[in-house]
Parts: sequence; structure tokens; C-alpha cells
Amino acid sequence: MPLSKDTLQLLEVDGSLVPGPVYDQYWPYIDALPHDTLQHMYRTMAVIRALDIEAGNLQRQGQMALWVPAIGQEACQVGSAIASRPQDSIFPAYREHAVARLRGVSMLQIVRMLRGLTHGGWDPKTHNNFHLFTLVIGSHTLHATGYAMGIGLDGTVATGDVTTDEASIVYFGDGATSQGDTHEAMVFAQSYQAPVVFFLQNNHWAISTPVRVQSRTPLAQRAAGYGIPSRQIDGNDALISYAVTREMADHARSGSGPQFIEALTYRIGAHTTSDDPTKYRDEDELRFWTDRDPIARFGAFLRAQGEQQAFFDEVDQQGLDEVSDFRRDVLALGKPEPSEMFRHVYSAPHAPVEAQAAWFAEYEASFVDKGPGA
Ligand SMILES: Cc1ncc(C[n+]2csc(CCOP(=O)(O)OP(=O)(O)O)c2C)c(N)n1
Ligand SMILES: [Mg+2]
Repeated sequence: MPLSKDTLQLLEVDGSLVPGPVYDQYWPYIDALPHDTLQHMYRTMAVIRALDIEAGNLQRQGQMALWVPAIGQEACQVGSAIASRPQDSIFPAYREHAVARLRGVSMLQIVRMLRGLTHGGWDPKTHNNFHLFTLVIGSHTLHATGYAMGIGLDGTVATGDVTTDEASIVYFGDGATSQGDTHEAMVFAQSYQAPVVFFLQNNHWAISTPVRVQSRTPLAQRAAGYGIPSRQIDGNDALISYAVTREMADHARSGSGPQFIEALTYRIGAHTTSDDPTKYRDEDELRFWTDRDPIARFGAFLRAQGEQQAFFDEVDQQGLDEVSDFRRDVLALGKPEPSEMFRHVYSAPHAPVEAQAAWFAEYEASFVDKGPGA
């Protein structure tokens, strides 16, 4: 069983609340939330999944070279993102579509990047401090740590008011924990007591490498070696994700230094549309996790709280409407100009890049149809 007695959880698989010390400690965070925030959590998870499935369909229909699905990881993303505060800076990897949505970056903007229409994606300053998707595994743990060290130098941490103090939150995967960058980031974060929350989504796979190859001990326990407090949570439980992120990010903001959260979750789909997981993982494991679906679980919790069917019907309809708008907008995106990619490598003229651009132009021209018999 991947979840252990040390894994923090509020919601059982059937959506009921688990009584005990974890409930006593963390339920007050949930109890303080207005009902519409709970609805917002469910709505975001359900709609982002509908869009994610449609993005995969659009990729298969030739609309993008690649899609990176996040199906199954909605709860840890939505709970933690709602727990962050507006002034926080978020450093995503490339699968954080739900976090992006909650910070004002749409699926269409993500598709524009994967389609080559933009070479960055969005400006974090005008997108609620949501930084760029980073495909170089683990490198953004350093960006987040450096940023948090800057927060310390600016003095916007540990002022005594967690509602205005800042933190940075970095999302990374189980595979990224084996990167040197991630270890360096944790060393610097603890040395400088930087206000950074390391949010590990352990989805049990790094493409075809299982997490047991990354570490013989639970990854949350590694944090102790750096002197960083850590918690392991059930990442398919949006409530515990919210409560623990709120708690630990507030610790970081109030001057307690870096914090580490390991969210146990599962990548239900392929790594990307270029991958075929049937080649390396077995059906029983997949079934174990589909039985623990985060959206069904949260829906059952809401029903037990008295939520009526009309709400769920309305969310389903919103999903259908957004999917239809998304499809229309993706089809209207147009094509990127391939030569454009050479223009943003260096600010000044650069001979090797110019030579590559010239070669590429010649290569592209070689596809001109010279007509029958030519
Ligand atoms: C530095 C670096 N090495 C290798 C790769 C190729 N690569 C892309 S995704 C990936 C697996 C990452 O796994 P994990 O960190 O668990 O994140 P997940 O994709 O499961 O969310 C690898 C090895 C890369 N993008 N960057
Ligand atoms: Mg992974």
C-alpha cells in the first residue's frame, strides 16, 4: 500500500471524514472556509479534468505536438493552490494545469505554448505571480528558492502578519527529487531560512521509472536530512492538501524557513501523449488509484454536507460549455512561424544560430511541391 499510517488524510476514499488527531488538528482550517470555497474546489477539479481530456483529444487530432495530462492529480493541486495567498509566487513544473487556472492562466494559454505560438507562455507579473512552466526537471526548485531568498532580503517575510507576508511555492515531481538542482535548492533554502514551500507531487512515476527507484525511504523523510520540516499527505484528498499547505506556507511566511510537503497521488494517464504506460505498469496499480479518484471522493463529501444534485449538474454543464469554447479557440489559434524560434536565442547577432536558421530555411524550402513529373 503506498499510503501509510504517517500519511495525513481528512477524507476517506468514500468521502467520509476520518476521525482522530489529524481531524482535530486540521478540520478547523476547513471549518473556517465558506461553503462556496468548497464548491469552488469541486468545480475547479471537475472542469479542469474535462478540459484536460479535451486537450488530449485535440493533440490526437493534430492540434498540438504534445499534451501533458494531469488527470488524477487535481486534488493536491487545487487544495494547495487555494491555500496559497495572492502575494505568493508559484513555480510550476509542466503538469500544474489546475494551479495555473486558479492563478489566471487558462488552458488555452498552455496550449499556445505547447503549439509553439509563444516561447515563454505568460508574464508572471500580470498572471498573479504564476511563473513559467519549466520542462528542465528540478531547475525551478532553484528559481523558487532564489526568489524566496529575495523575499527575505526585501523584508516581506516574518513581519508578524501572515496575510501580507510572502512565500514561494514550487511544484515538482518524484523524479525531480533525484536531480542535483533539487538538493542544492533544499540546502540553500535551509541555510538562508528562505520562505519556500517544496510541494512534491509524488505521482509514483517519472515517465517509466517507478518512485521506488528514486528512493528507498518515503520522500518526505528526506527533508529531515536538510533540517526542513515535512508532512506526507494523501494527495487525492483536496481538504488535507488545503489544510496542510495553508499551515506550512504560513510557517514559511512567519519566518520558520522552508517547508516540505509530499502529496501521494497518481498519474492516471500517460506521462505525455508521446508515452504508452501499458508498456511498463500493471492494471492492478492503476485500479488501486482509480478507486481513489479525487473528484468522486470530494463529490461524496459535498453530498454528505447536503449539496444537491442541481449543483453537480450545473458543474457538468459548465465543463461541457468550457470544453466547447476551448475546442473552438484552439482550432482558431493558427500556426506558428517556425523561423521565429531562432530570433529569441541571443539578443545580438550570433553566427552559429544564423547558420542553423539558414539551414532550416533551406530544409523547409525543400518541401515545395514541384508538381507532377518534376
Ligand atoms: C534535466 C532533465 N532531465 C531529463 C528530462 C526528461 N524528462 C522529462 S519529464 C521526466 C520525468 C519527470 O518525472 P517527475 O519529476 O516525477 O514528474 P512527472 O512528469 O511525473 O510529473 C524526465 C526524465 C528533462 N526534461 N529534464
Ligand atoms: Mg512523477
